[in-house]
Amino acid sequence: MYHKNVAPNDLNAFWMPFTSNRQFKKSPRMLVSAKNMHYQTSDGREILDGTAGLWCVNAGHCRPRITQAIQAQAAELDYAPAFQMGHPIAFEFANRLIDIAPSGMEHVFYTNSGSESVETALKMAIAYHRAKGNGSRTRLIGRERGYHGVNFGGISVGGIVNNRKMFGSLLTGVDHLPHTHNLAKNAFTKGEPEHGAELADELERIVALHDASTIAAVIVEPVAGSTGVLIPPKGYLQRLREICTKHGILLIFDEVITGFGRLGAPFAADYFGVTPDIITTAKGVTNGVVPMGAVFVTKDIHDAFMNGPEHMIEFFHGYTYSGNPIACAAGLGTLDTYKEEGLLTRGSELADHWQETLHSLAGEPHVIDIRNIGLIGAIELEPIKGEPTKRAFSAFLKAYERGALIRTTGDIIALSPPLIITKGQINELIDHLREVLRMID
Ligand code: PXG
Ligand code: PLP
Repeated sequence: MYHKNVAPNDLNAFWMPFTSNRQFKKSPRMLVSAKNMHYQTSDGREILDGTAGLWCVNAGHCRPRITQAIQAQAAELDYAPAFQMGHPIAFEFANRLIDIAPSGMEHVFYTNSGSESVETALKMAIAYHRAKGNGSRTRLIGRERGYHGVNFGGISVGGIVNNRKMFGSLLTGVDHLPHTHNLAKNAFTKGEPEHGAELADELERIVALHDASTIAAVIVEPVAGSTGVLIPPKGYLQRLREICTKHGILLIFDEVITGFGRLGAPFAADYFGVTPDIITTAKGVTNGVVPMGAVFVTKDIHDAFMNGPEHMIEFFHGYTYSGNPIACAAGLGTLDTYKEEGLLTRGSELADHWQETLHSLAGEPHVIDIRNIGLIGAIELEPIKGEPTKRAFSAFLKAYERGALIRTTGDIIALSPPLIITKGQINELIDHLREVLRMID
């Protein structure tokens, strides 16, 4: 096997994504194998996975159904053209996805990542309005601190300054809602914060500025993940839905992180009881094992495209690998695993224990906020003066040395373990963090 060379002697060629390349290449952290809740490192240590890889390995690592499905599919039908040709497993998987998708979602468009799901959804929204005779509705509304992947549409509606500032003028015709983070009012809230639902009313201000007839869609993460876990204030998403409906604006939920059981319900739309018009997913759709994304849409959106001569392509969009057979096989193995083990709702059984254990870190050094929902947690640290991100990064390094994988963004530690985690492993993860917080400067 190619990966058996566990001590590569030249790390230079690979320009690593979202990585401090120079720091990493001086002291590499290599993961060489994985099983269930753990990684194994090249120096032979076990690492408890506190982040489900990058929020994607929801069923844990190297699960047999998924591995077997991929192996069998690779030997049966490796690739088939995705344009003007089909293969059965892509249709089977779409039906299985619609079975578990929030009610109202009736069609699936395949992509290869969250970033591509976002581009697809934004293009669908604009094209939908045009197909309905509302060609002036082209404007896209995102939110400050939002993360919607790294492609141009996604960083345009996104609201993370480092992901935007180097890349020129981005898409035009974009505006942003304010973010909902409010430490002064909501610090150390368990679950959904009390304060901030009225921030959704800012959409009315944006509508008043641009006029609803120019706005195609609002895109938000129901729970903002990448920016450091921002939980929506009580009633906020409901209000956003009402205002969108009132003005004929499509609501897109970016569920790349929240989809597939992360909140203890299959999707955030289920958890919050709010139905968007489009849902973007990726990550957990294949347990992270093969790159894939899926965009769910309502019948209304899909049907708006289904007109004109039948021999014509209805939507000029798609990827070489849309519905790739091996990705679909991985997806079916994933859905079987989720179903057999009840993983799409298992988070709800663990959420209380998770919440109480996580919040036991209140009062530890540097901690200025703790946030949680479902099986997501965040610990916000006071930044070192003049050296933002440094404190959290040393926590990350110390945790790795101790045997736990966590994720940091800015000075926030984010946690999102695989949904198979046990209560004992939750305790173990939080104990590691307690020790780490006591060790770092
Ligand atoms: N939308 C959302 C809401 C995401 O969280 C993407 C789109 C993009 O997905 P791809 O597959 O193109 O990366 C994401 C991805 C982190 C982290 O630790 C978060 C993501 C990816 C990598 C790391 O915060 N989110
Ligand atoms: N660039 C070139 C030159 C191509 O031919 C293609 C696809 O045919 C792409 C980019 C897009 O690749 P993908 O469909 O994998 O996104």
